[in-house]
Amino acid sequence: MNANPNPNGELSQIAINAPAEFEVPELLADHPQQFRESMMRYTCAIREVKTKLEVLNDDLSVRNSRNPIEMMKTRVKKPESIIEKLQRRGLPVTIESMERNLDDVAGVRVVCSFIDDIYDISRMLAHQDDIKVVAVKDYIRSPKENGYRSYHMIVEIPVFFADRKRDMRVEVQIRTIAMDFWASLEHQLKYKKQMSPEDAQEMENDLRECAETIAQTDWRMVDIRRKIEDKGIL
Ligand code: 0O2
Repeated sequence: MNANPNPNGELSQIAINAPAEFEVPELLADHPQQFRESMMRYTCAIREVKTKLEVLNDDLSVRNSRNPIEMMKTRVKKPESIIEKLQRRGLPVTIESMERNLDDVAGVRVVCSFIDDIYDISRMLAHQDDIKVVAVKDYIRSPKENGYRSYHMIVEIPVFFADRKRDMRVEVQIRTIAMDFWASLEHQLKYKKQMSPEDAQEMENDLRECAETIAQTDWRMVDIRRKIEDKGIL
């Protein structure tokens, strides 16, 4: 068997990035190495899910001549957010507790062009036989009280490490460009709370109205795209 796949007779090279350094929070500092290993595992799980989504995007782009995924953002939850969430839920602040109880330490945010792309992508991901869907929150069909819309899935994926296979949980948030725009601004404005209760209420109402307008616009954009597709232009 030819062990060298490169026709020029050279070994092909793959650049491998050094693993990221993870800051160990004081409250979880009893086992710094265990914390870093745990964060490394979440980072690897993110990479696996991201690759699956990139493959779906590539396949659908070739079939339909357009990208359903506009962009993706990934993150490992910040140590202070991990601690805050464990404390808020009255859970022990330990690495075991984090791994057992928190499903969103690893997160992938997928920003789609059109609202129907969200359901196509989520269905295709859910149907892959190495993916287990642990939970779904459809904040598009049932928006939050403040107007927040997005499709959230907790998925479990097997990741093969040096000594064992682990089933890792990753939160996947899928939303349109418009929903992402709304969520980013709402997140920023939420922290500018030095305003009177009346002004705060007015801001909440305005944001809810904007979310409604955005939702209507998202569906109108789908109508426009479908009309163009029917005419065979796209
Ligand atoms: P991070 O680490 O900053 O991303 P929780 O509310 O967290 O106790 P749960 O079930 O984890 O409970 O929450 P859920 O409803 O699944 O939503 C979690 C994530 O969705 C949030 O992450 C946000 O990224 C996003 N999200 C949910 N609601 C809103 C909202 O009203 N506005 C905006 N802008 N984003 C929202 P975290 O928790 O902020 O963590």
